[in-house]
Amino acid sequence: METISIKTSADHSDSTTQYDAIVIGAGFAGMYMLYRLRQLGMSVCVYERGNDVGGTWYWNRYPGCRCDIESLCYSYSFSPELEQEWSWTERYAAQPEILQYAKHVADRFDLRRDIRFRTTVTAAFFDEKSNKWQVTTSDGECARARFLISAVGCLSSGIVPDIPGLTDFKGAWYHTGSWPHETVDLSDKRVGLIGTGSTGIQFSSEIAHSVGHLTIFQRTPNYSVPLCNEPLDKKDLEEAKANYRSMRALCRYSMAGSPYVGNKKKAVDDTNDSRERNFAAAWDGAGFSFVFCYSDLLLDIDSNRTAAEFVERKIREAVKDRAVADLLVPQGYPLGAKRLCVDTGYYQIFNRDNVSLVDVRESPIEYITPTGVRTLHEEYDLDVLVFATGYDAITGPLLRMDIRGRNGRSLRQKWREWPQSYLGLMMEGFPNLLTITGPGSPCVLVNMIVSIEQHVEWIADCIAAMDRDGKQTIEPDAEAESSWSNMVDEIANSTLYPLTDSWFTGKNVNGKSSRFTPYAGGMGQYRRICEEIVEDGYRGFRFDAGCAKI
Ligand code: NA7
Repeated sequence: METISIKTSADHSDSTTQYDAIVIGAGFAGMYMLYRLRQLGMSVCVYERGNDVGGTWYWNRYPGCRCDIESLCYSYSFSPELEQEWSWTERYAAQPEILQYAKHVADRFDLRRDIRFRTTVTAAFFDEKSNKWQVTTSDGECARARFLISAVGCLSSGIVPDIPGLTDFKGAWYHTGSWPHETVDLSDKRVGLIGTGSTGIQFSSEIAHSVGHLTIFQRTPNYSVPLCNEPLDKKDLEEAKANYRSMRALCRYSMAGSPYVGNKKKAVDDTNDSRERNFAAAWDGAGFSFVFCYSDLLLDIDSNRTAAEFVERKIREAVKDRAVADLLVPQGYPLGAKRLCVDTGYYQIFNRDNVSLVDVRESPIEYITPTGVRTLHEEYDLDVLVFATGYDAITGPLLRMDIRGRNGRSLRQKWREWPQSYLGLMMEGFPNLLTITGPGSPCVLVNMIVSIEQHVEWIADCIAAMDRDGKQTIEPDAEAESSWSNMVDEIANSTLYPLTDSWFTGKNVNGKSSRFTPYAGGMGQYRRICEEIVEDGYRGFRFDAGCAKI
């Protein structure tokens, strides 16, 4: 048996370029993965569909796009120097600033020289003879590597609903997830918006003041709480920079990857007055962490109802027109079961004369005409139509590629019923394919950067251990994969998340198998499990010293 030696630069010895690792995607996950693989002395190629780094923050350029996790913890922790030199300007950074940060990281660590931009990976298959992945790209190129690492992101496969007539629409139309790079002038335009999730809420709050008229087509009202954004001044930054290490340590072992220490108390056990005060304080400053202001809001339907009723009162206080407020109050599902939205003045825009709300559950969109949208009861003339209609989340970006493991079996086939994985990191039958923030990991339920860093570090340590021990491949056991997937399911079923359709369950995509996909046990617990598995000799994985002939 021969084990392959690690090369420090790409090998072009046959017509197919050989690397030690291929990474797909140059967002925050792909950039950090590249950085860590280089530290191991590996030759790496990162393929990126976009023209630059940034991933989500490269594509989502729509007005109002902003992160609802605090900037100071929605940032890399791996470089204390980077932490000290970068100064965030707002508590919650807007998209341009986050993209600037991503570009700064790429420059500072000289990442771009190993990234192939404007290149989409279309297919990848595992060649069992050589124990290599062969990757095909949109420009017809092939490359091979020992490791294939997906950093494609969880929310990068946008959905435009199949509404008849869209191709005949004479105005401009956009999906928020692939917003144009040039400025889109919406001033004085009649804008139609379909979708009222986090994106639609951010977009409409931002543009309502400057457009001619905004018509919001709402199918399901969402729960939204105030973001409470504010500038970060010199003192805030000095304090944050002095305390980065302790803050990061808190994030790593917390429930949601944030330093916010949630209330241990249960809402049902509190008195009405105390609960009201607690909700009011969270409303006035917690942002997304509103959902953690009691320990049981996502676990106990009665507790959840107390929070939902509080938000309902806030909506009714904010919106003057009773009938509009009725439409905006979510009904029939728990607060937070669809991801909680966070806004800046959303409910208030409905008091404006130039904003109207159309209930498309009561009067569904029938088709798009050359000049607007036709619902069951009415026609709306529009100059611009914006789809904030979400994503084929978590598995969608992986399944856009034709990925084939042992015996030519495709990932699509494997995941037809259920996207099973071990730790959200690897799939049985797909050796040396690693998925950063894959299905079955905490991914979208926690601060994505904390989640990404944990996965990248786990993967880098695993590869280093394999090289130390002369192992060529790693693959999870079927049993480990299935018991992990069952546990993900059980944990989800102990929460309120599965009580509604959402992109968490895949029910927002026609024909997609419906399962609650992320691991809901929290970031800290997940990290501990990953650590224990390593301490236990990578329990549930099997390694092969394999043949490594090219
Ligand atoms: P979401 O949260 O999936 O929201 C999509 C919205 O689009 C939601 O309100 C949907 O209503 C609506 N939608 C989808 N298809 C249609 C059709 N055909 N007609 C009317 N309305 C429709 O996506 P976002 O981009 O807002 O947010 C995704 C995540 O990104 C967010 O949670 C953050 O983590 C960042 P529905 O609820 O299905 O009735």
